Amino acid sequence: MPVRKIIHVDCDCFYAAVEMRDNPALRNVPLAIGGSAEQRGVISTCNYVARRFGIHSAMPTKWALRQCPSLVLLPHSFERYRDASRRVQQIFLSYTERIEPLSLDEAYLDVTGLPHCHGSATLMAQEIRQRIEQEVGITASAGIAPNKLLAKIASDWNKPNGQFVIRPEDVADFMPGLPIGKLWGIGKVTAERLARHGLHTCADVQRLTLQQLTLEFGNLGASLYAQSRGRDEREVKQREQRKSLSVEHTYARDLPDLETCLAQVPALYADFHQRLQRSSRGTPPNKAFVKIKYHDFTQTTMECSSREPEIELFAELLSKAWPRGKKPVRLLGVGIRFAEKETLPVDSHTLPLW
Ligand code: TTP
Ligand code: MG
Repeated sequence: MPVRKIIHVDCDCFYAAVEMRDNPALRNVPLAIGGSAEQRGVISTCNYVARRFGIHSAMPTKWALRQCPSLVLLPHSFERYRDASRRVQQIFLSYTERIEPLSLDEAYLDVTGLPHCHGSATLMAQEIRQRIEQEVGITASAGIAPNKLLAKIASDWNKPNGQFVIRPEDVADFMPGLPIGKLWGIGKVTAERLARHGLHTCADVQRLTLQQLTLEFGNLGASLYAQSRGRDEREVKQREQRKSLSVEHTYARDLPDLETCLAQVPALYADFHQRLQRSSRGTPPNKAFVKIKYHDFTQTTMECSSREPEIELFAELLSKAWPRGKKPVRLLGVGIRFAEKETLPVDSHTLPLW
């Protein structure tokens, strides 16, 4: 596998950051977002002032208030968190579509071969964080590394509002001191089990052979062998981008001629337009099309280039397509297709720059 450049971005105290942005008076007080103590709520997150009192995510609110009586507790405003999340995603999208979101505030970006910042992933991370701060009003931390495992560990290294780079040549020195609990898929229970075998850090794991590890721990052993050396080949899995968006309708009675077909276009278009507005796809379409299924189940589609398909365009396409069959129609559809975004070739000249 060629060397990759992965950035992991994680916003700092995300829900609390959005609340502090919208009410700066909250910046210097211990602040938590979560359910109320009376309703046995738990803390979702808290700002870094509150963290100094030992408050953390998943802590019962009742305990948190006991530990820090001056804690300001706010209920969730998911709409504002989702909006901030969408704006952060838009910033990522201006660099690459190779994005794997992990939650509202966290994502992996594969920036291998991108032309921005002369190919330096470090500078790209810097720029992305700056833009998040300027355009969304919250801060984020980033990790830059040759794989997802290391990028995620790195984004935690200089949190909050910081970043950390692990270059391929740093990996061998970086790994030994790392506690096993930082590895992917090693939760508290597994870490405790490994500790009972004398395995605390990656150095402890590195002393064992692959055979010893798999004999003792099966698949987990093989994963530990690779991970303790900083190896991880998991790809950045981008969410499937829709390639088209359309609506179609099958009529209870066949539409006998072109005129009755055309009379259906406004309703179809209204449906289509509503779906388009709900769609998450940010890029404009490059084609519009109509689909006709005649009463005998033969069908035809006609399309043309268009970046802003309006109702008249669909009517025009329909008028041109219908005469191909000149038969009563049982189904009509209208839609658009999105351009495939070309993936940039990996430019080996940009790789040495981190
Ligand atoms: P995290 O990124 O884990 O935490 P965070 O952004 O609040 O803080 P950090 O600076 O350490 O990254 O989670 C993102 C959001 O997800 C967080 O703001 C609130 C929510 N969340 C919960 O609702 N419950 C939880 O247990 C955790 C961990 C997070
Ligand atoms: Mg976060």
